[in-house]
Amino acid sequence: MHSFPPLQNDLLLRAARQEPTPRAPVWIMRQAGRYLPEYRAMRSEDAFFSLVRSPELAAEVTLQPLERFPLDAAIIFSDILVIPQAMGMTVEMVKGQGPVFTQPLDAPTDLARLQMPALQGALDYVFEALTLTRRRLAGRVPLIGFCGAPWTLMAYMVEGSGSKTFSHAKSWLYRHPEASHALLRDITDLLIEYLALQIDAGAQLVQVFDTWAGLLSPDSFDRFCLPYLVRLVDGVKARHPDVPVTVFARGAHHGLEALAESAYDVIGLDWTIDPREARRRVAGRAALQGNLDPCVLYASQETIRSAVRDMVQAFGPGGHIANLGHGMHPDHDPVHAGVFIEAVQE
Ligand code: 1CP
Repeated sequence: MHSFPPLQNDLLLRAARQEPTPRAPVWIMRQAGRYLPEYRAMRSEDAFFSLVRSPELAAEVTLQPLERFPLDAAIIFSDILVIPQAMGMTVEMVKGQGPVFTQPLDAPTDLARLQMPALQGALDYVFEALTLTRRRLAGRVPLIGFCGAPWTLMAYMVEGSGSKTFSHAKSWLYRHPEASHALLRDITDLLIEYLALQIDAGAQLVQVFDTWAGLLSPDSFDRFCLPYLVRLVDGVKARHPDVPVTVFARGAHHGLEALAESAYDVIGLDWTIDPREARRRVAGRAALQGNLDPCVLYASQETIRSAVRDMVQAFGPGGHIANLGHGMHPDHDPVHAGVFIEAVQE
């Protein structure tokens, strides 16, 4: 195992464990990305997945927002789609369109194309980026690792790209439930190993992004999402009981109680739920993360400050990690991200 310098700012980890903190820690989903001119400059030199596959460049991009802002955490620069890539699928980042799979899974017979690779080996570039970034952070703030949730990854693998409805992926759940479960099980097994190896490499908290959980009915969520989210966190906790794990199941409000019951330490909220209602329903069983509407960052600095005050008050003290309710948009003004961060810390 690696040895790293001690943490100087552990607000994130304390809030995740619901220990008292003098203020809420703050970081932003997609805090490294296209809204930063320094990121766009690097992107003009290299393709997206070349940045991701270079530990040196990935570490540099990870640290870019920390050079600008007094953030309380770093999140490793990578993508959820490295798992489908490791399973043998080809994904390209197409300008103006996002990720595109050259050969999505069309029918259950296509599952035979997938591999169950040894991730130590296949995704060494992620683990090396984590170790390098953790060294460079030198204990300044904790480093977050992440993965996509089983359902969200399946959604991309079947649909082949982003989509408003993911209707092809959802049709699998109704037409091919057995094959869907087989795929979700395999993805989950890989993700357990993936997050455990990220922690071995230096991640101090890990987050599971279930960006498309909200597309499912409560019944489909209970069958195809929740059991795999639970299996994932239980598998990670069996290897690393002391490392906090966050789940962000966007739009799946109906699942809040079930997620609170599970072993997740932190539940990420999107902006469509009132923090007071979430607190009531979670009832102290998990810390909460979120949840300012990212579009508030288009408003004046005054409006941002007042919205942040309202949000911090609505969550109340302790067990809150301030964040947006989803990621930064490419056309956001970095100055306004800074105002959001300062307003939380005031
Ligand atoms: O052109 C570019 O430079 C690509 C833009 C970009 C970036 C900066 C993509 C493509 N991915 C990323 C980085 C990324 N992706 C991070 C970095 C850490 C951070 O600063 O937060 C993370 C955590 C992700 C995770 C991710 N990728 C998610 C889950 C989180 C979310 O935002 O919902 C999803 C759904 C993806 C897929 C993906 N990768 C990239 C895009 C544009 C998308 C979404 C595609 C779609 O619209 O469906």
